[in-house]
This record gives sequence, structure tokens and C-alpha cells, in this order.
Amino acid sequence: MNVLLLSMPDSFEHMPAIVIRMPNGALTSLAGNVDPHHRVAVADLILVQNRVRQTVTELMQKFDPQVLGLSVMTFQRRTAGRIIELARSLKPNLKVAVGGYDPSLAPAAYAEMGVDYIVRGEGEITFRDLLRALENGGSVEQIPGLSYRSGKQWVHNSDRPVHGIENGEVRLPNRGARVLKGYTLLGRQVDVIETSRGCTYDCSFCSIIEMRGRNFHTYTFDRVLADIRDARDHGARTLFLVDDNITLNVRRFEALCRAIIDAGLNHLDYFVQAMTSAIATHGETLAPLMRQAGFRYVFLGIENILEGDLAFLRAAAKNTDRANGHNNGNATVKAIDYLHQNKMLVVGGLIVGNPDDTRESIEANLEFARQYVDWPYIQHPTPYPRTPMTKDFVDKGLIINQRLEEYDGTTAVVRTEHLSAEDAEYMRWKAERWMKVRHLPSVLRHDFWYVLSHAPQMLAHTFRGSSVRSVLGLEDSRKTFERYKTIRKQEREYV
Ligand code: B12
Ligand code: SF4
Repeated sequence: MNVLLLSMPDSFEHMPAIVIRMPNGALTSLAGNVDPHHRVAVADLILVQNRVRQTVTELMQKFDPQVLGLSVMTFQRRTAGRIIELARSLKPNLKVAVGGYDPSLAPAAYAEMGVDYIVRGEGEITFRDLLRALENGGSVEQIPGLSYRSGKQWVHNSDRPVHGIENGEVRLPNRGARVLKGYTLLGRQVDVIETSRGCTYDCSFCSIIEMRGRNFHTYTFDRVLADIRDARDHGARTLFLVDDNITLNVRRFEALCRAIIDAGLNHLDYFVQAMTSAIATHGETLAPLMRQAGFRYVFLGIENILEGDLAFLRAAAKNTDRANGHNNGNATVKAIDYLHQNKMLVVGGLIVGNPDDTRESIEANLEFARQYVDWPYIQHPTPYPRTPMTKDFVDKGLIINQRLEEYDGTTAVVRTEHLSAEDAEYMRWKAERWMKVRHLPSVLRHDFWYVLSHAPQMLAHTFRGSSVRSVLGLEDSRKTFERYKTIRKQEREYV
């Protein structure tokens, strides 16, 4: 069968497509796990953000798929709906399957979107089984993890147990199925790899627990190294590890660093997400190994520096320093120090605008970011489907915006008890622009020519909405903020 797999073009403030265009790891993993005789094309629409309609039309004509699959996050739901409408208008009898976080956690939303199948949770085996059934005219009733349309009704089969990825059940991704070009992270071709799946924590804002329960599964190092080599052979120079929480098993992570070094794969740049507690507690041995293995940026889930907010986010445990078996308080500064001492850069993940936040508490977090992090990744709490936080916000009546396409993390869609959503967002936006500028010399040193030639675009993006008057300080920055919001609204019309 011909199968076309698409990831959505929608990006958000901290991932400007002019300099960061990353592939979606789910789609190549699906492509690598269907029966080999299928002809699969994977297209990451982030690569063609300004010509989505035209590209989807061309791909539909070129590959003439029987099955179209879309990977969707909540803020991309509206775009997904428009793409499905377009594809159906080109080929009415097309079978459409959706998967990823949003369809898995809010399947009801897809019932009226022209979708035939919803793949809930991990997709490799479910999708393989679905294609087999479609090809052979078999029944889909026995495929765990699948929801399907039966007449006017939707049938939801039982959940599929999470994959035991240790035993080779999930084969390597098929990067050769990609049909668009242009992946980049500041001029270096970027790819994504996985070394593990799952997390045993339960932060209230995170979708992972509802998606797959609290568990942690790991790929063998042989498989990880083969995946890295495959990404490198497809041209990647920078690799993003998409593990939900690689720092759950620090000894394994250290051994992985050693394996990367021993395999001579440490000439690549690696980006990873980590817990502050793991880095603070084990930084002495872990951080030098990470550096030697080629880790350059570490995204730290700091979430907030205030105890009250951490409690609301259920993120206190993962931010506690437990060196020598004692609870030594917040781990953040110690973790950052270890990373900096070992010449790694810190992407600081913070969440501001929580229910009890005041102007002062938000400012305290912004000031912390100014002082300690290299690249701010500050977000607003966003009520994604079925997270514990969503229930809290609903119960407190604090959700002020139901337009899901704005649920991108940098648009405040909830207010606090003391501050409007707009005020919270304005504070973050205003502070963060300048923090980003400060990081320019660092990226310039690493990627001189690329950054030099793209600096005007990068600055124009960071400061969009500004005018000559605002630059000269003759205009209230609230006006610039309003213009920025208008531009952002227009940008969201991808299809
Ligand atoms: C890595 C990651 C990123 C990377 C993305 C790198 C990339 N291009 O892939 C970065 C850091 C850039 C990122 C950014 C964002 N992310 Co993110 N990210 C993740 C993370 C940690 C892992 C995702 C992943 O790749 N997993 C590995 C793959 C193999 O698994 P998978 O995606 O789940 O896919 C499987 C199934 O879902 C299914 N499936 C998926 N698609 C499809 C399609 C079909 C057709 C089928 C059949 C099956 C299927 O099968 C796959 C294989 O089993 C998750 C989860 C987490 N713990 O936080 C969040 C997560 C996906 N991100 C999320 C969000 C919201 C974002 C952001 C909007 C901002 C933010 N809040 O951080 C931005 C938006 C990015 C953009 N487009 O601009 C949310 C989504 C919530 C939701 N309900 O939509 C998550 C769940 C985190 C959370 N808050 O809970 N993210
Ligand atoms: S530690 Fe990370 S992956 Fe785990 S629940 Fe918290 S935010 Fe999600």
C-alpha cells in the first residue's frame, strides 16, 4: 500500500522555523515498523511552513496514498483538521489515521474530523496491524490501541500494553522514507533519536502518565548506537534525544555516554532533556562524561523556583538535591553549576503564570532565568487534555481561552488568581526577548558563518512587532506586544 505520513507545520515561539526545523521521530519509527513491502513517505511539514497547502497537494498527487497518517499535538489540532479536509477533497476514498498525544488523549475531538482510525498510545505495532488488516480486508476489531468508525459509531478497542522495547519489538526508524529536506538546528542538520521511553514521575502539567502510565523502558545500547550511526549517515550533525526522562537511571545514562565515546560518535552534538535532581546529585561523575560524549545543550525541567509553585506543578521531587542520601533542598543551582563547569549550556524550562502567581513571583522566576540560564524556555501552564493540571484549572475557573491553536505553551491561556493571562504573558515576552539576545555570542562562536548570516532574521523574529518608535523608546512596549500578538495570530494560519 502507499502510505503518506505527515507531521504538522505548527511551531511555537521557542522553536522559530527559520533556524530550528526538527524531524518528528514518531513517523520514521512507524515507517520502520510497517511490513517492508509498503511504500511509505514521511513529510515533516515544518520544512514547508509557508507552502503547506501546495506541498500536501503535490505529495498526494505524487504518492497517491491509500492511507494518510497524521501526528498531532493539541495546538496543531485545527491545522490537522484543515489538512484532512484538503486531502479528502483530493481523494475522497482515502483512509485517514491520526496518532500522537492529542488523538490519544482526546479521541472524541477527532470523531467529526473526517478521520477513520485513531491510534492511541504507542503506534508501531498498532499501525502495522492496521495496514495488514486494510490490505487483506481483515477485521480491525482485535487490534489493541485502535479506535475506528463503524457506521455512525466509534468503537474503542482495548488499550495496547506499552511496548517492551528492550527485546527488539520496535525496529529502527526508517529515515530513508523522508521526502522533504531542510532539517536544521542553527545551520547543522539535526535529527532525533530515542534511547528510552516513559517516566515514573507525575508532574501535573505533563501528558506522559495518561498517555502510557508510569513506567520506564530502555533500548539496548547496540540499538541506540545503530540509530545514531543511521542518523549520522543520513547527514545529521546534531542529535536531539527525545527520551521522556533519560535521567531516571543515571548509571545507565553514564554508561551510554561511555558507549558513545567508545564508539567514536562523540564528534556529534547532542541535546537532551534532564531533571535537575539527577544532575545535582550525580553531576560530579555524570557531567564530565556528558561533556566528553558531546552533549552541548541540556534542557533542564526547572519548572519554577518557588516552593509553592513547585507543589502545584507536582515537580518538587524531581527538583530536589539528594546527595549522600539527604534532602539538600532545591537542586537547580547546583545542577546548573555542574553543567556550566563542564562547558555545557543550559536551556532553562520554567513555567510561570500558575494559579497563585503574582507579579512578584513571576518576576522572581524571570530574574532567576536572567541570572542562571543560557537559553530561556519559559512557558505558561497549558491545560492539555487529561492532565491533572487541566482539572485544577477547570476547578478554579481560571481558563480564559478555549482556542486550542493557541495552546502552544508561550501563549497564556489561563489567568492567575491575581493577574490576567495577558499580563502574565506580557511579562514573560518582554523579559525573554532580551535573554535570547544575550545568547547570541555563544551560538556565534559555535556556528560563526551561519549565525552571522542569519542574525538579522533571528533578531527580526525575536523582536517582531517592534517599530522604529519602539526601538527609540518612544512607544509603550504594550503596543509592540499587541502587534506581536497580531503577527503571531497570522502565523498560525498554516493552511
Ligand atoms: C521530544 C519532545 C519535544 C521536542 C520535539 C522534537 C521533535 N521534533 O520531535 C521539542 C523539545 C522541540 C518539543 C517541543 C514542543 N513540545 Co514536545 N515533547 C517531546 C517529548 C518529550 C517526546 C516526544 C517524542 O518524540 N517521543 C518519541 C516518539 C517516538 O513518541 P511519540 O511522539 O509519542 O509517538 C508515538 C505515539 O504517540 C504514536 N504516534 C505519534 N504520531 C503518530 C501518527 C500516526 C499516524 C500514528 C499511527 C501513531 C502516531 O506512535 C509513536 C510511536 O510509538 C514529549 C513527551 C514528554 N514526556 O514530554 C513532549 C510533548 C509531545 N510536547 C508537547 C508540547 C506541548 C510541545 C510544545 C508545544 C511546547 C512545549 N510545551 O514544550 C513544543 C512544540 C514544538 C513545535 N512544533 O514547535 C506536549 C504535547 C501535549 C499535547 N497534548 O499536545 C508533550 C506531550 C509534553 C507535555 N507537555 O506533556 N517537544
Ligand atoms: S519528569 Fe518530565 S517526563 Fe516525567 S512526568 Fe515530569 S515533565 Fe513529564
